[in-house]
Amino acid sequence: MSTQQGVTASASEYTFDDLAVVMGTYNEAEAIGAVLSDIDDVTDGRAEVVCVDGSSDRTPEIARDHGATVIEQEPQGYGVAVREAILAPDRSVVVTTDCDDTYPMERLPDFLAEINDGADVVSGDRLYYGAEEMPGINKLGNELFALLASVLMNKRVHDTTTGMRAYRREVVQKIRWTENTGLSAELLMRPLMRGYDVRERPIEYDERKGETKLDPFSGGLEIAGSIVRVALEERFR
Ligand SMILES: Nc1nc2c(ncn2[C@@H]2O[C@H](COP(=O)(O)OP(=O)(O)OP(=O)(O)O)[C@@H](O)[C@H]2O)c(=O)[nH]1
Ligand SMILES: [Mg+2]
Repeated sequence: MSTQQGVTASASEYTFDDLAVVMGTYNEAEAIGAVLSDIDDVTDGRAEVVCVDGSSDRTPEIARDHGATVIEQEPQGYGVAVREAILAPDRSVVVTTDCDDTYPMERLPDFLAEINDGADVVSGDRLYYGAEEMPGINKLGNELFALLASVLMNKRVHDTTTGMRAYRREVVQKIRWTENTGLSAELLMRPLMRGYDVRERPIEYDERKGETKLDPFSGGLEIAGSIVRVALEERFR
């Protein structure tokens, strides 16, 4: 637990010094500068930033210029990159985001506050405010994924594939997780089905900068498969 300038944080309170913001980055030169500047501004430069990078463009240089830790990795999909990113930092609270300037980094203090309030996982729900900027096919898919997961878990969830989520580190260390494109759904469902304090919170969602890295059809099928597999594994664990 850390101490802020002149103010001793109470024993159970995490600060930005306990926070890591992590992401997979794959040819995001158009967006990464804005994303990392936002994180720096909001956290006063105190959050550790980790980018697991498979780019062939200037993304990793821009990341290093912003003081981020860059881990190079051959592109193998979203989940392979984000797994390495989540497990890399030695900080008590880990927040994931996409590197496409879609997620509201100004909400980092709220996510940290929820963890300090006792949450184990805080998940940004993009659909609550309507997700106007999300392509229609993605929105429909995300609504169906949430329905499918809700039915299989017998617990209502609203956005299983969100990229913005905060985790207590011990939660992601204790649970065995296996999915690639479906990693986000998996890391909502497994903690929820094991009784952890998982909270969805509404977030705004912006238009993507740069090109998408996900094929909505093959990616969507993979995610649906992950949801079914994870739900069955957890139910019969
Ligand atoms: N290192 C690495 N990063 C990846 C890979 N695939 C995706 N990413 C990153 O993971 C994040 C999520 O990918 P997106 O393309 O935004 O996928 P999405 O959010 O489902 O789709 P959009 O609607 O286009 O935002 C982005 O920051 C990507 O750069 C990969 O194979 N390797
Ligand atoms: Mg994205």
